[in-house]
Amino acid sequence: MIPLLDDRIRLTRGFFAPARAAELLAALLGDTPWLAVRYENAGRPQELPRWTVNYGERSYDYSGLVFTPLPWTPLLAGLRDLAEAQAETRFNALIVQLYRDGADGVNWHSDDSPGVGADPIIASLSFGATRRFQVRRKGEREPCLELELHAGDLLVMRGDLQHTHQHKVPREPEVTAPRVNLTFRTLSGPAPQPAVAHTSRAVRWPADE
Ligand SMILES: O=C(O)CCC(=O)C(=O)O
Repeated sequence: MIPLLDDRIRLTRGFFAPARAAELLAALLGDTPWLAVRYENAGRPQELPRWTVNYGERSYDYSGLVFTPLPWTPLLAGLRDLAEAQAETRFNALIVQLYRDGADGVNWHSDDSPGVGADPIIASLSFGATRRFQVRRKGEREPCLELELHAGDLLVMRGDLQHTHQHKVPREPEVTAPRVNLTFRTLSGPAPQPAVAHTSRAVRWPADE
């Protein structure tokens, strides 16, 4: 395990061996009932630049978009148990995201919506294509940390990271293969109220459009 940013990030390379990581990628790609999320931003239709599905016991909200979770599958509950043992906490929510290729990404943000609590522990598992993961201090432009996340890696964000820093998976046009990321969280408090309406379209991988 590699501690980074004063132990606000703990990176475990090869948490899953390459063969197991490849099996998990195939299962997650094929078996996940993916959603392409459409919403309006300042009256203009937008689509999230990745596919996403929520699982677990709690609704999650992301920038005002509220997602209803599906029940744990045996595979995902097994991965949750492994992530819990490594992160030394219990998780009740999971976001599964598919970056179809390097045109997909997630912009600078902190995982600081009220439901995650004061100093959330978030465990992130990566499968498929290697992608860059950047971290910057809030209020600054440039990243203070840049990593490559490989298939099978486990990254745990902890402590006050979500208060002090933002993170991002930048677009990388040269990447042609898909990447699946799982983030396990512990949500509590009242159910979030949707602030942004969305229409989500059920989609299957491989995409046929
Ligand atoms: O895909 C990743 O590695 C990061 C996902 C992320 O930023 C998030 O779920 O908040």
